Amino acid sequence: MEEIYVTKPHLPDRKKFDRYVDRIYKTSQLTNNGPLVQKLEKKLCEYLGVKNIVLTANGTLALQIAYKILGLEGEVITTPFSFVATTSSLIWEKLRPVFADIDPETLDIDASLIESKITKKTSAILPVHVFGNPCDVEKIQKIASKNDLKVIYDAAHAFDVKYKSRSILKHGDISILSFHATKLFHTIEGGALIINNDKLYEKAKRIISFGYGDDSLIHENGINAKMNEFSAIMGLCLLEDMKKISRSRRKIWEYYHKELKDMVGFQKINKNSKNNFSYFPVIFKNSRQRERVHKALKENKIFPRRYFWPSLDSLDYLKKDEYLCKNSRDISERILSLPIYPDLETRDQKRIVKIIKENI
Ligand code: T4K
Repeated sequence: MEEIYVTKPHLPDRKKFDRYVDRIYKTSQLTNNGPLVQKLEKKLCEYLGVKNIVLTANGTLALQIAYKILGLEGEVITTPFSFVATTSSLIWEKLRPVFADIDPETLDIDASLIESKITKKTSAILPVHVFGNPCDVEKIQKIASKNDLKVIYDAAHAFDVKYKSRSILKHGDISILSFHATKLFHTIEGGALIINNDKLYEKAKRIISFGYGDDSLIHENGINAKMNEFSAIMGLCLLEDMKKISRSRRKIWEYYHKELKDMVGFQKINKNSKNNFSYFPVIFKNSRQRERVHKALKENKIFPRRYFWPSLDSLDYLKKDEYLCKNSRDISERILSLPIYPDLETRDQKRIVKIIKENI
């Protein structure tokens, strides 16, 4: 029996990939804002329907750069239910995460809890569109405008998600994407900043490249967060496959949903949006049930992931119990992300469902 993981990165047609590699062999341009990175930025703007994109080496650096260019300081209100990078990037930049608990149905930050967390030190709100499910963007913007706070959306999972028929990435001051190999759309490692304000966009372009401007002068303190040309090739090839990728993911998603709907809970998807089928999280009745099913799957060489566990308010390197978020802690004990990727064979998916049904 072959191992089945939570995901298997999509690899494009080899010939297509090689044709781009041939171009690199001719020009020897491997990185530093090369033609393929520029081409991918342009294509992604069109595909996603956004004005400005800055490609980065990964999603974590995109977050850190967002904090820098917005001049954040002090405290940032965020969600404890996310991948560790959402919180660790704040701490890395000497910002203090202040957690507001999640809505146990949408799994996104509970916007009604944000205001009570605002102090004189708060500079921003950092919500996550968890598994691509749009947050309550209108309410969050209202709170931010009233209290003069910046909003950065960690949209690592929200590739091609629309909200009220427009890209979800248009909300907030900045949104970031992750193009890690495990993502719906990937560039091996990679990420992006989506910035509505043109001045900030220009600043981000300089900051990812040591602070250099187009005039080769150093305008400010920067870092190296550039995407390389080989990553851009992967992105250019995958972009052409997105329709096919989405179609097969939808099929897998629908089968799980049909088979499991009477025995597990699902994330409640924002009614103004559509799922992008990037993950298939299931919520069990209690942690014992989750553990039982997880163990049975592992015994059969099937490896779902506990996205997201632990709840970030319980991280050892934060002061324990200071930010007890009951909903997030409860959900993180009961949730499991099932394997979902285009190459998942129907017979394997049937086996996964059968094991869950037998062990629940
Ligand atoms: N914000 C949010 C909300 C995020 O979810 C993430 C990343 C970030 C920010 C930061 O973005 P990046 O800096 O990463 O761009 C994975 C990813 O490493 C991480 O990117 C992602 N979120 C997170 C949700 O998942 P792990 O620890 O689950 O990865 P790993 O290596 O265990 O991969 C899962 C499975 O995928 C493996 O069991 C096998 C398969 N796999 C993985 C890789 C890397 C492959 O078949 N091939 C591969 O190359 O974190």
